Amino acid sequence: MRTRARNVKNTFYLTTPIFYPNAKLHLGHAYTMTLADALARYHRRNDEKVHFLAGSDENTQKMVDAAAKAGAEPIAFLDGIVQNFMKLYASLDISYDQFIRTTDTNVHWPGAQALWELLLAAGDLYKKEYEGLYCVGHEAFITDKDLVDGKCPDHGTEPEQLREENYFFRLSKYADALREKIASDELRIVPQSRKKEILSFISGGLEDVSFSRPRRSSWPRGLGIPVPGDDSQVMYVWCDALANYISALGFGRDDALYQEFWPADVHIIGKDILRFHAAIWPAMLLSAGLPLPKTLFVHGFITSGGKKMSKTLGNVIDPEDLIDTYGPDAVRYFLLRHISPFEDGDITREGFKEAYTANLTNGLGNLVARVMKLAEEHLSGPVKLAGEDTIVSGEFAEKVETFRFNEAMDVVFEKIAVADVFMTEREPYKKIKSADASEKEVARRDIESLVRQLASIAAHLAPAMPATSKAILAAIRENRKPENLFPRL
Ligand code: ME8
Repeated sequence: MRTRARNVKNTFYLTTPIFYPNAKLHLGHAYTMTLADALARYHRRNDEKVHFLAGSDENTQKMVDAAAKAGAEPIAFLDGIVQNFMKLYASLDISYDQFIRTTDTNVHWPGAQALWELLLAAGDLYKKEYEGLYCVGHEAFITDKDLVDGKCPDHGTEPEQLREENYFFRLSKYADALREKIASDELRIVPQSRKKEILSFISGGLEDVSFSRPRRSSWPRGLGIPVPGDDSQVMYVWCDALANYISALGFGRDDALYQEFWPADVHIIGKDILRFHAAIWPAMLLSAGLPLPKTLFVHGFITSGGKKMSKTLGNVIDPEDLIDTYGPDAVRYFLLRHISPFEDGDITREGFKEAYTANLTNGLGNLVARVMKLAEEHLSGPVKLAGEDTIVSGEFAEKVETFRFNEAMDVVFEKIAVADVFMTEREPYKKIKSADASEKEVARRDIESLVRQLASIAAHLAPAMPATSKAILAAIRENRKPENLFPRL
């Protein structure tokens, strides 16, 4: 695939949030991964060397609690859940290149520790007493906001006021530098509304953040990264989780991939983790003297029936159920076209089915079936495609590169509508039966043109709906009507 002329850089590093494996992934997580996958596939087809990172965020108290609840040993418990992540990604056709786990002592820990050492050498880590409300059940500090009637809602106990020593990171020192980098788009935040949000947050001043915790006795040795030079402490989430983006590339270990791919071209994140990624993470990189990521793409949240999905409301939609019923491409289609990438978006089972039937069964699927049936019956052999048949348009490329996936999908579905009109107006299915040789020839050419239009549609669909794109191109190559792409359900 080629796109309009531009300076094609030959590497593209794309990351996704490392999700907590304390529970099953839901449709929100599937959404992040689908956006990332479409982007990764687009850039691969653009002849860029793509590194697409996925992972799991494992060194947390939540994990210890979830394992205890399941009556399992933490690391074995995590192994099982990570398998489920990978199963979901396989069934959704997520083409990640690497999966990083923060309990990986060989891959992740050296990177996080090397980063820690740089922050320490910069004079940006210091020890301070931390005082707060401590829940013994959680073995962690909780805040006033977490309490219900003065008690921890999970354990039903009153928290204790406790002091402990933590390392702190001098985030406050970087407020001005961060504001400047973000305002000037050296660190680009998309969409603008999120850029404004973070700039106003930073303008309010930044406080230093706690960067470590004393090692709890209940934590197994494989969980929690030891602070270099201080075995009594483990890293708290910031240096632990955020470091994954460079540790995965071998930072602090064997950094050939780091040299090749860092800085990241895009960190994809949900709006809930904007502050970590737009304030703490770049401040850490500035402190360490490392380049900043180029772009943060911040997507909104998926709701169902206008509400946050919740078990009590009964509106939770399991991505695996949808994939089982409709297939991966239908799910990818819905997420990419019917959810705005920048705002919150809504999904209901009814809305999904309606979009599936109207646009995939009656729209795309029907067009492919009609055109390829005509081609199979009336063309002497497969249409020989030229390079330009599968070039994506500049308009489409621009929309994908600026993360407007829904609009990019509209471009493709506009092409489908154009082909439908072409079919209706020119009636090749009638004319091909004509006794008049020249009319028959016109019809034959129209069928050929329709096949080329399908090839272009398939090329445009490749990042979003890879299996469908492949099936259409295979049908064209073999000049046969494909299996029903989107059965009526
Ligand atoms: O925050 N709609 O992990 P997490 C859309 N481990 N996306 C949603 C969503 C929804 N309703 N709910 C969640 C963490 N997400 C940390 C990240 S990164 C160094 C550490 C997606 O398992 C969205 O991408 O809570 C969000 O940012 C992420 O899941 C949070 O996943």
